[in-house]
Amino acid sequence: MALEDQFGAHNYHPLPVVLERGEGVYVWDVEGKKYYDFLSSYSAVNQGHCHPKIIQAFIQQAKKLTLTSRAFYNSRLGEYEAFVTRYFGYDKVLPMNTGAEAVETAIKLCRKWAYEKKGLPDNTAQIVVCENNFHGRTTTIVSFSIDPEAKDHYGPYTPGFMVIPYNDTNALEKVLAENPSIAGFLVEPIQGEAGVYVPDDGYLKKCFELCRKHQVLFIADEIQTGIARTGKLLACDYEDVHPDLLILGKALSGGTYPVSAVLACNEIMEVIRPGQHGSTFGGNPLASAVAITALEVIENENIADNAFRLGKIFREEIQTYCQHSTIASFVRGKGLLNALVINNKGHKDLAWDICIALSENGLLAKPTHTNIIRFAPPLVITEKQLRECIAIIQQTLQPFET
Ligand code: IF1
Repeated sequence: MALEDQFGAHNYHPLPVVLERGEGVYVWDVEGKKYYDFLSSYSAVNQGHCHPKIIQAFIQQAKKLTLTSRAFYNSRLGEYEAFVTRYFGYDKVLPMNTGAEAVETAIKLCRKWAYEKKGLPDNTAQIVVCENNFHGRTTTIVSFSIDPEAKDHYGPYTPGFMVIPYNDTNALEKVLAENPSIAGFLVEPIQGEAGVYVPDDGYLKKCFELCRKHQVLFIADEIQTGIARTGKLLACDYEDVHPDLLILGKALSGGTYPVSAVLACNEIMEVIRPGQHGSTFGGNPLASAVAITALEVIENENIADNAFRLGKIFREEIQTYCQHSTIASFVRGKGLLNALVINNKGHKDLAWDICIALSENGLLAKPTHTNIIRFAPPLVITEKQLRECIAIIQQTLQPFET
């Protein structure tokens, strides 16, 4: 901790635990203390820490070939592309590394499609985004953030984005009706950073239909919600919405390696031609091998069903606790992406203090926005383990009650 403090940029404020080992739902600190991980590296380790099958695929491929660049073909990329497109039901995939890069890729695809297919005049395309969005940290992405922490003093900002309220189909209808230059609508099916904000049933479906009507691409950022986290393979699956552009990252590698992707139909993907976009590492053989296995694990171990079932139990039990609590207001979420909203009662560090107490009691979670605690365990958690965690949470909250 002292070394990070002295030699690392101070762009994070971590909980004071130093982790050195992980297995499934557990992590251990350097002193050997064991914890339940209820952050899952921001939903990147849905398959559990160091999943043996994913690690095996990783090691096998790492010993053979890791990186070729896209100047040459590699023996794993084609196989991965065939696999991932079939898995999610798209014609084509564009492989990248981090989530932010995949969002940037989707923005580029959307704009180029708008000029070359929809016929908008060059440099006029607008992309509609939502208030309280979180899509990453690049200069273009923070340009359409409304969080001063993420955005301030990083200007001049990239133009071409219009911000509307989240969970408001009337606002989308209005902006689409008034602006013929809109190319796309970029949305998180559940807003993660905003505090696991779940929109009303039917919101995504209605937005998708409005986009269709106005020939606007529906772009889903499922980097955090995707790959079984919310109890279905994709959060959009709850409303049978098939996004025009699907953005994935995080758990696409099971947390072993940065792997992200944008999926689309041929009509859209063909606007990017050789030399017009790329990445040194995107689509490398190691990433390809790892991603195939990470997705196989999701399917073979029925991970989405587990998240769906256990998420219900979690919310029911925590909500019951909230009913007679003075500090725990309510729980919201879908599948195993949940948040507990705390009643701060003027104590601005309460959520942080609760997280410190949780860690002492063997459960790691991170507060967001001073009054929200995110609960997102690896999706391989069993019902017995989950019930043990619910007990830890209830016992930890008890002494904070007044
Ligand atoms: C940080 C939050 C989670 C994302 C969505 C794109 C990205 C993310 C919906 C970018 C990344 C992260 C990154 C991490 C904190 C974190 C986060 F608290 F900010 F909101 F997960 F809850 N779209 N989310 O959630 O992906 O480039 O990082 O691979 O930036 O501190 P990335």
